[in-house]
Amino acid sequence: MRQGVIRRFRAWLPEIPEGAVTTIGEGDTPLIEAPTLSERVGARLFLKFEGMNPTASFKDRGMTVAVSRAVASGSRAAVCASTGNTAASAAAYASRAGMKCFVVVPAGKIALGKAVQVLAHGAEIVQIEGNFDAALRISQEIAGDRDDVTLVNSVNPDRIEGQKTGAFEICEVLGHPPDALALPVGNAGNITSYWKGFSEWREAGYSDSAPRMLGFQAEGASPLVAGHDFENPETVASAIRIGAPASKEGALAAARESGGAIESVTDGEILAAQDLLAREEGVFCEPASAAGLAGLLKLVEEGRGPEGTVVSVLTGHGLKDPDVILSRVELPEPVAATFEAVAGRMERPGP
Ligand code: AN7
Repeated sequence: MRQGVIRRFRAWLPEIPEGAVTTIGEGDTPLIEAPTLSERVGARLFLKFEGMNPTASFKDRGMTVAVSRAVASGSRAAVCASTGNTAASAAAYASRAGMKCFVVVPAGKIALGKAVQVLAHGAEIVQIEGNFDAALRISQEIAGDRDDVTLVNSVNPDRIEGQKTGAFEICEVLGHPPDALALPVGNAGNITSYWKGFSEWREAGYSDSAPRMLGFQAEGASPLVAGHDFENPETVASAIRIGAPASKEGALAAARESGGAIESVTDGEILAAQDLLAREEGVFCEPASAAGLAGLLKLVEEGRGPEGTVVSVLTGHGLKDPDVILSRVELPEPVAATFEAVAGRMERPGP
């Protein structure tokens, strides 16, 4: 049985009374070896497929802790800003806890699957005529204004605590920390969490090394690379369309202390990496999640690729964002229900 990250890693997490634990069996996601892409990257590459969490993204690791602690504190509602995945996760965990949930999102800018999840769980969705950064400001004000409403964005430290468990799982499965970890960076909570996890693992004496942290932003939303906030961030990877990352300091510290880096990749590189993962390894992730591999391939091309064991965190499932695939590949027209028609279609050269 999946016990969830709180029961599995309790000693590493803030105190949560047993009666408040709100879990849907998150964590324990597969670490998948990627032999074909390993050749391209020139290192032993593993994919940490966070799309296998209950709401199909890594957000569930932090949400179980944030919502459980909100329950313990007597909170009656959760609020969050979101590019989609935080909203889907908050909606699910709030439902589980019997709590109300409000999500504030940029109008028309969250992927279809994520919007559908929020609606399915019955959360209140407020679309604003503004971007994620505005939504986060407003959500923080609302939580500050109302005692019984908890903010469940990653500025809530409970989210960071829960998400660090991904690092523990990687160390346990490999038997040691990887040499490098590649992941997308949006609001910068996850890179902060992973670095906290690997650092605590080393401090506890389970290893004497920690991976280089390689974070990748989409070029049109790359404030940490440019050194200034982006007022109008733009990228096909809607999950990381963020211009003023809340955990900026944590991300920069992770890169600096680990000997890593935060760099950017283009939308074209992101979509190409998403295709490679799906077509060469059979792993379908959403565009933002492919930014890690896109970044690794870019480093390799420039002769700066990491060596040894490398883990790329695939933060969300590809089914979250069907439109991005349908805009590139169409379903073919139907043919007659005959052997000849079907065989004829199969003999055609591929695209
Ligand atoms: C698939 O849901 O910010 O750097 O509001 O959904 O920790 O922000 C999502 C972010 C990477 C970036 N991959 O992580 C939200 C939200 C996926 C994501 C990120 C997100 P952070």
